This record gives sequence, structure tokens and C-alpha cells, in this order.
Amino acid sequence: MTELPISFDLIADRNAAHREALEDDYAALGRKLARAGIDIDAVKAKVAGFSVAVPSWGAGRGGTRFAKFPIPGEPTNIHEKLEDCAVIQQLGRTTPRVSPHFPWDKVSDYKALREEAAALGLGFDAVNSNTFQDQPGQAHTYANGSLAAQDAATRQQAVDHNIECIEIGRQLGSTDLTVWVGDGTNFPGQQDLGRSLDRYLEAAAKIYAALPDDWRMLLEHKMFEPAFYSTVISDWGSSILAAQELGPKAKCLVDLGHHAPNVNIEQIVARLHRFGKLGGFHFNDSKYGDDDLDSGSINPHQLFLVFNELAEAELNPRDGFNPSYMIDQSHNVTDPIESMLSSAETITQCYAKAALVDRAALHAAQEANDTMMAFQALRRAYNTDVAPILAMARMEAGGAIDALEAYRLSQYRSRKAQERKAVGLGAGIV
Ligand code: AFD
Ligand code: MN
Ligand code: MN
Repeated sequence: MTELPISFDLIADRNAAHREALEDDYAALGRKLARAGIDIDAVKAKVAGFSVAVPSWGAGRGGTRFAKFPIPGEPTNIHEKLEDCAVIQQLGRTTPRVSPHFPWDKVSDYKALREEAAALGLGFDAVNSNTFQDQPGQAHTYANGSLAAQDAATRQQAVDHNIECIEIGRQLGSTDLTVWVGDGTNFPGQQDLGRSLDRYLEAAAKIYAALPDDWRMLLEHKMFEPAFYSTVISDWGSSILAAQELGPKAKCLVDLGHHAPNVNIEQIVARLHRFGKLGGFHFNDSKYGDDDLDSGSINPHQLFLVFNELAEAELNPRDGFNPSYMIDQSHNVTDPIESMLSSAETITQCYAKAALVDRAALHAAQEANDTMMAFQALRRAYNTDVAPILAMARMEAGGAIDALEAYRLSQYRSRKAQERKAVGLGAGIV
């Protein structure tokens, strides 16, 4: 393994300073959980086995439609992004995989890229295609859509790009292709709502046919943006219908920000699971739309309820239940490394809290129509501060008890500001 970006001595020094307090907190929580019949070490073992992938594009500062405000030391290519993702994994120990996006992360040698990542302690997660932007020299524009475009040559170009992503993913060790298209309309009448879905299904079937046996195609729905009147795969209904039509390797991916406000996302999760079509998640949070804010920063209770459904799903697995977990956020005003450290911790906390739910008590209360006790079964778990469990698991895996503190002390970003070329200004959601 090449040298990891953060000094082991720094992590060890800070952990030595925090260790006694952590052991104290862990023991106290262990006694509290033991009174409820829960073995804290068993929960810690589950937490240690949990992981969530980080998006390569999340390593750069995001922006809004209005502007992007880069920070010194921001990564500008996949190599620098991997290095930043290695920091997140080294300190936090829950993000061992990176999800790349093409053509943004294109290189000439993917075998070498895979080795480079492995040397940094990283692997690759789902590959993401991009048919929502035109690239320099591209033959056909996506201005009027990609997989659902009226123009057959444009559709074929989008299909070919997705197949190229599968080929790249094979070399990187991925087994999932995530497909999100921006296809849709801004005006009533602009496109036929039925025929555009037909075109999408026909093109998606060509991609599906190119999937290796052990691969999945994850369909990501989104209600609006960039299209503001209609979107082809707008909701979980369109997504599951498309996935059912395509075949068993097609599953649905739930991006938490891609729904109408106040939609019951945990119920969507339960529905998709019921029909064996829950493929994965893009975690983020939102207040108004697809805000791509940090996971759990606005509504951590919703995130807990999603994980509660996943814990129920684990007890009743259907069709090889194995959802992929990924962060998909736009870090507009924070250091992306800090946001992803903090978000991965929040996501893992929700996973741990869901593991604390007394399922027997919950199910008994549900059977007895005892609404208050059913609710309290969830509430007790949600109210438990699981931070010592995560910190202990992190320390035992070689990470930092206080990951943000270690990151700040390392001065990683200012060191990178000396080495890396500056990012240009401009707007853009990515
Ligand atoms: C989009 C979707 C999708 C896509 C990403 C690109 O969430 O995951 O790959 O943003 O930045 O809104
Ligand atoms: Mn997404
Ligand atoms: Mn999004």
C-alpha cells in the first residue's frame, strides 16, 4: 500500500487523548443497552460491517445554478478525487468505495486506476453514465433528450455511452450501472408523454442486454430538473414499471432528494422491497427540492425511518436483497471531505439506531393495534445516542475517534492548496 494521506501518528496521538472518555461513554451506553437486552458489542460488530460509497463528483465543491465558489486545494481530476476519498475512508472507516461518473472520470488506463485506488485503500462502486450534458466533439446533442430522444442516432449514442460505462466498470471491479437521465419536457405538448417512455424503454433494453450476468442496472428516478414540466422516469412508479419490463437485473435506485416534498420515502422503500426491486440509495437531504444537502442535516428522523424499513427488509429478504448505499450530495458551502465524513457518520448512526429497535416489541404492538407502544419502540431507538458505538468501531478499524478534529489538524486541504492547480469559476450543480 502506498502512503495514506493522513499521518498515522496524528491519528494515534489524538485517539490516545480521546480514548479514556470514549471507553467511559461506551461502557455507560453498554450498561443502558444491556438493561434492554441489547449486547452493545453485537451492535458495534454490525456497525463495523456497514459501509456507504462516496461519489467521485462529491469530492469537488458543488455549486448552484447561479455560481460555484471553489476552495483552494479542491481536486480537479479523478486521481486527486481518489486521494480525497482516501482521507474520508482513512479517518471515518465507513466509505471504502468510490462511485465514478463518466465521462468526467475518464482515464486511458483503468487497470492502473483500479490499482491506484487499491493502494489508497479504496475500491469502486456503481458506475454512473452521463447523458444529461453534451461533451466536446459529441456527434449528437442531448438537448432534446438521450435515451428517450426522438432522434434514433441520439438514442443509440446514449446507449453506446452506457455500454462503454459497463466496459469501464468491468475493469474497475464494479457490478452496478446507475442510469439517471435528464430527459423530459418544459412545455405541455412538447413531447408525447407515452411515446417518450416507449423510446426510453426500447433504448434501456439495449443497455440491459449488454449487462454481464452478475451486474445490475439501477434506474434512478427524479421528479423534475432539468426538465420542469415532465420527466420521463419521474417517480418510483415509472421506475418500478421500467425495471419490471427490463428484467430481474434492473432495480430501482432511490435518491432521497428526488421526490415531491413530504412524500413518505420510507413507504416507497417498503414498496420497492415488496416487489424485489429495491436496488440502492443516493443519500442526501433536502428542504425544498433536489437540494443535495448533507444527509440528515434537515430531516434525520426520515433517514432513520428509511433504515428502519431496511432492517425490516433484512428480516424478510426477497430476490437477493442487497441494496447499494451511496452518498450523492452537492457541497456548496463546506469542505467536501468534512461534509462526507459528517454525512457518512449520520448515515451510519441511522443504521445503528434502526438496529436497536426492539423488533419483537414493535411487531407485538402492531399485532395488538397498540399504536403508542409501536411508536415508542421506534422512538426509544431513535432517541439513543449511538455516537460511542460508531467512534469505538472507527477507532478499532484504525480511524479517528474525532474524525473532523484529526482532519483539521492534518492541514490536508492547505497542503493540497500548495500542490493542486486552482479550479475555475463558473456555475454547475456538480
Ligand atoms: C443528479 C442525480 C444523479 C446524477 C447526479 C449528477 O442525482 O445521481 O448522477 O445528479 O450530478 O441529480
Ligand atoms: Mn442521485
Ligand atoms: Mn439529484
